Amino acid sequence: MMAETFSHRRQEVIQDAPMIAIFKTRWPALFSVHELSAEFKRITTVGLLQKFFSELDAQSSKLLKVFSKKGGAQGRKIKSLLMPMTQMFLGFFLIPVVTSCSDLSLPLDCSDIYNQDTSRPSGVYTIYPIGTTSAVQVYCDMESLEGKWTVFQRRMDGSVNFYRPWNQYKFGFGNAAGEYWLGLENVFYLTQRKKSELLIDMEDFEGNKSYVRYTSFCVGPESDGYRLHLTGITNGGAGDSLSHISGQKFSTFDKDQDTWEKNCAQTFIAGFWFSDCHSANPNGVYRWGADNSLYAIGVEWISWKGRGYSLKAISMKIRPVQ
Ligand SMILES: [Ca+2]
Repeated sequence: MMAETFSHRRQEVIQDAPMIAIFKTRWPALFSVHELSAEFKRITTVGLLQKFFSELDAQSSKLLKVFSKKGGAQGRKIKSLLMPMTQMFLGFFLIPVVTSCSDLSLPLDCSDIYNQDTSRPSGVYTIYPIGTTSAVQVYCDMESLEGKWTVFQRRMDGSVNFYRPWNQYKFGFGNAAGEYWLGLENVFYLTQRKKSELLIDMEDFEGNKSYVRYTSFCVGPESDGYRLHLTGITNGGAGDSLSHISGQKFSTFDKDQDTWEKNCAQTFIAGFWFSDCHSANPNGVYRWGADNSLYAIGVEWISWKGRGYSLKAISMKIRPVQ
């Protein structure tokens, strides 16, 4: 059978000369970079790619055997055709496969970025919390308490409006170089994949700074309201204004999941984990310091500055437990 196949193929090539026409008929996409790219997009699974490659390889080997015996100009022509084809495969098929493998080392968070190069300074980096297609910019704090912190919430100058609906808190908003919210979906994935601790640091308008640190922090799935789980505390001067809302779901003005009869997010103009309602309101209205004219709507952390003081800066950040 095999001999018949060789014979048939040789007959086919000889009868249908020029041989280039045979190759164009059998593998037309190989003769145009544009068509080849299109063909590669069409072949979306490694299984199909391997099958396609094996088929071409098998056919090429057979033809090479037939024509290498034949020698002469015809044989050299076939060889000169097959070599570029092999190179094209390396360029357009194998390299994308190799690249997709190297994607596995994309940084999940700022601790991965730090581990790739421990000399990297604090700043904006791209991380991939949910996989290769989830690139998102984030501010990495490489200094506080030995660094590696992935910042998921940051207030610093009042430039971004934090009174936003559920979907904005789910997917994130703002600017990683300034004020932003990374998004509950990202925080959920980050804290599910790595056991995490939480650091919250803050600053008032007089230049005083403080922080509080929680040894365990995680956020549940959206199906459970992005419920907060928080334990353990190290007081860096700010005091604990957050532990009492551990176990609560996240709330926005358009998705009230608090335990109050009214709507905490709407009343205190923020999106956050509320019970009935808060001792800390990091996503509240940026009010530039002390202001008692409206109750509890500012960027407050009452165990440090009391009610009616809206902080200059506050940021919430996580890193894997070391
Ligand atoms: Ca309510």
